[in-house]
Amino acid sequence: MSELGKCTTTNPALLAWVEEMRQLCTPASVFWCDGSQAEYDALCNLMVEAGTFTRLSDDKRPGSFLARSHPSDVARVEDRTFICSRTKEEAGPTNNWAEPEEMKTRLRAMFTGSMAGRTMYVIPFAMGPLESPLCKVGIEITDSPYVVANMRIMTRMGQSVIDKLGENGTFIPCLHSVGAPLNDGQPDVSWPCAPDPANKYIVHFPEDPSIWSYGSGYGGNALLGKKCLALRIASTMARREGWLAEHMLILALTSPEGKKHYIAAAFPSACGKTNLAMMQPTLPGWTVRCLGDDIAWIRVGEDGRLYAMNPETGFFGVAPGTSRQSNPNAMATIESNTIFTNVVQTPDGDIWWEDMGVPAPARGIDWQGNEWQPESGTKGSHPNARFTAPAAQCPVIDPDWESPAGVPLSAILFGGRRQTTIPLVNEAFNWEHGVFLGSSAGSETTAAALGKAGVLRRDPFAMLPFCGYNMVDYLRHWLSLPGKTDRAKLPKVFFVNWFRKSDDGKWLWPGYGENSRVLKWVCERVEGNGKAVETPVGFIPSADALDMAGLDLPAGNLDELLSVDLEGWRKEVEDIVAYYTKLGSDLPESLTASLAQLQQRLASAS
Ligand code: SAT
Ligand code: MN
Repeated sequence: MSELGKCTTTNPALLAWVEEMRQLCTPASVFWCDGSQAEYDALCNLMVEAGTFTRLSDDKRPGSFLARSHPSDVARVEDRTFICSRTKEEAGPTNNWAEPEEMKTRLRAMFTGSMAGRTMYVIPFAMGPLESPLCKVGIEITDSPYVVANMRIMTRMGQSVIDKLGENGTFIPCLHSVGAPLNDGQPDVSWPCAPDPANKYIVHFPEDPSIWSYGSGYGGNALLGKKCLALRIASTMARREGWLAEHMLILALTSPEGKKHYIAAAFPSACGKTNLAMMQPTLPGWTVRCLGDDIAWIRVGEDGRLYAMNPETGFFGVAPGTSRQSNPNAMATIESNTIFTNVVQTPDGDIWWEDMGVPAPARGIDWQGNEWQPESGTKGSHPNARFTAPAAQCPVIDPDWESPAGVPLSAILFGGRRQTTIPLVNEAFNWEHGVFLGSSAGSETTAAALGKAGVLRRDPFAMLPFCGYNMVDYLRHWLSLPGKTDRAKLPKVFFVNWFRKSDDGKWLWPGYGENSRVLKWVCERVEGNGKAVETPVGFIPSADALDMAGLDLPAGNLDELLSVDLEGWRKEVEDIVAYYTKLGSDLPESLTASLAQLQQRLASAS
């Protein structure tokens, strides 16, 4: 790779920081990434030689690779994630906080010599189109070639970013090490990391701003442009500068008459954002186009509407459950040039996962590298196994997905996984009620973070793990929007739940492409003509409001999906009261008022 690694800068701040980190981490060499295809190919070859990557068959999955992580390093580590603002108060009641200087002292000790025997890669990257007013430049220093390859798919990376930075441009320093220095002659392993969870640190310093990540090579822990920069750090910048950094997909829905609406939707990790973002509508004549599946940066445009932009360039999607049935466009996106992590390797040089919609191979190699057969009784792929694929490969990518200005939003959806109580769709009475719905969102936990799955937790705006400052101030920031623009121009707010189950444990709603029926109603409401009934919890579609043509739902399901379960809602309110109490006494008056009004409406509905 001698002719590679020659990306050059004259930016003195960047040169000085890289030199300082080289002295701290003492790598064997330094490699400046230019983001080229040749560089990507060379790094992939290097990882194949090292055993980190398995090249998939050129007939089956051209340009694609499989990686298997260490079993301790399979998901985000929320209890090892810190927001080190000046005061604990600024980090708020929902974040882990540590005093910034103390944390830096601890981190400096950990990073000392941490890259010994490894190459230190310097990754210039941008979140957002380079010409966008919101574009942010980061420099990730990492000792993981896996991170470099993933960052090239997920961000705009390399020489173009160095050029944008120029002589005096500023950047967000993002330091990452897998935390596994190599002694002289010590052989490497295929997935180096710091296996003890107590040695993993995902740390944000919003005042710098800077990011330090140690000990993990997986997903949001290590691809620092994503959750760390584009959500936690960006949310603090957004608050200061008057915009929003959100855990939201962006899609465009076009009616048979050609009317196009852009919709953003916030659901927690592994709750179907990727599936909704590129959905194949079952309603004839309707089309969905995808602009992003995970993050939206939103600002007030010159015309007073909210404009959303996807700062990423790839999808880091959950593999298990992705199939031709659940998400045909994702299946097409990942046909080539994709990195798969923690899925089954098949004997014919391809990959497989649970609920892929095709028969399991008679035998294969599971995510832990062991011989595996469907009869083994264990899962072949990890529940948080992922694909990393270029957004440009999505067959339904929207032509405006890289528009520097973003796209104007007609509606915002919140949602989560809820087996009971929460109706299929519920429209907020107004903006403040919408913020209340977002603030009180609950969802059953998933494998996207280490910890027990299936436990109901409050996850305001699906931002609980991603808000870089005090959650109460975050909610206040959302409430400030009507003061920044004409209220009538704000998107309408809805709460959706595809995950309701009957008492005997069956799904009440088929989901996936059938969700187009709900999106159609959302557009009708935006245009002022969808039919709805006013209920204690919000506007719910009247019995005949959803277009059910061609869908044979078991009798009674729709009634249950669109009814208000008063008993369930009273319990829900109790839980929200308890959560609000945890958030503290400083909660905006508007939210406590919305909660009290909901209580009253439920009481008088009995
Ligand atoms: O944070 S990740 O990018 O690993 C995935 C997620 O939790 O959304
Ligand atoms: Mn996410």
